[in-house]
Amino acid sequence: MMRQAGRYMAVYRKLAEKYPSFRERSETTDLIVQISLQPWEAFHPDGVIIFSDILTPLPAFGIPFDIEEVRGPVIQSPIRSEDALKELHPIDLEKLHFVGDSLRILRQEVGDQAAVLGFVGAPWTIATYIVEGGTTRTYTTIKSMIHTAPHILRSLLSHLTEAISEYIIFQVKSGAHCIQIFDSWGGQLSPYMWNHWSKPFIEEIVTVVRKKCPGTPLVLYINGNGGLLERMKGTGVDVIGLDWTVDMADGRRRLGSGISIQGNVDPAYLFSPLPALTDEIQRVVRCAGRTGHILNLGHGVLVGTPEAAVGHFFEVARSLKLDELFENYGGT
Ligand code: 1CP
Repeated sequence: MMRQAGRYMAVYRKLAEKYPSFRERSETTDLIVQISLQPWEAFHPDGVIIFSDILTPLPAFGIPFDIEEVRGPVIQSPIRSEDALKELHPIDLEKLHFVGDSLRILRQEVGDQAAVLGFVGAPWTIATYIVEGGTTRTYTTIKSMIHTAPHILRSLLSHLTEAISEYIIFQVKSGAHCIQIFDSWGGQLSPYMWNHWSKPFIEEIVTVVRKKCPGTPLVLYINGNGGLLERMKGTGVDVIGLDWTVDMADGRRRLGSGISIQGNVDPAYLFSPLPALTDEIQRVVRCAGRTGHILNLGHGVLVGTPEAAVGHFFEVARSLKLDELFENYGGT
């Protein structure tokens, strides 16, 4: 369960008061390990996500950033010109030693009790921040660049593809069992444009990573992916993450049984009465089918989510009796 926008755990908020800089919290090994283990200690899920951000590797290839409390990510010098491209350099993994160190420690801490999950942003999604200078609601600068300066955008995306591929391999070699690729803002493109400006770069990453880390499962998540499911499958990843706007049964039908799926309970259900949450978890599990499903939310845990509801989610998940759940189940 990803807490990206979450900040729902009191222990995390308390620690964030003591260490107010996001960059410090996410770039200091002791803090990364401590924060990563907070949900593990509270809920004992099957996977522990390293506390980091999709923007964390940026300074290691030439792009400084900050995360401000209200504005979110801020990139001081957005890349929109040939000249600005010159700031980019190959990724220096030594500058990301805290990620490698934290993954190694997390592997020791959770032993064989849980999978350690690494993650990266997809080139298109990271590029939205680098071009727009931060979070955007409209994506107008980067989308117009597709027409006004396609060669600059293509160079940027190629550079990101290389850096992210190396960064994934580094995470796996440091101990990550599985890598999720967040193309969170891929759903902002029309499917035709996603095929041109996101998919080829993800495909390239998958090809490069498969060669070096053939056994590592790759998960691809896109927010708003209803128009993209079949295209996502075409990237060659092992698991497709669904947001909650796609019915899980439709998702399974469209993707077939040969690929795994992840998701997709609406995070807002964690604000509902617990019996409603229980019913929804059971419905989603039934719709996904008996195998090849990683139960999860359809996006991250929302700010203000009651911790007890997150606890309930995991209790329900652990107590599911699949034989009973699938008995007499004929579909949606
Ligand atoms: O100080 C804070 O706590 C700020 C909130 C926060 C957190 C908790 C940010 C700023 N990043 C994170 C950690 C983070 N980021 C995780 C956590 C793993 C865990 O501990 O559970 C993950 C998986 C991310 C990934 C991430 N960062 C994504 C992809 C996932 C998604 O949301 O679709 C994206 C888009 C970001 C960018 C980002 N980082 C932070 C903010 C506020 C944003 C902006 C989101 C936006 O543009 O709307």
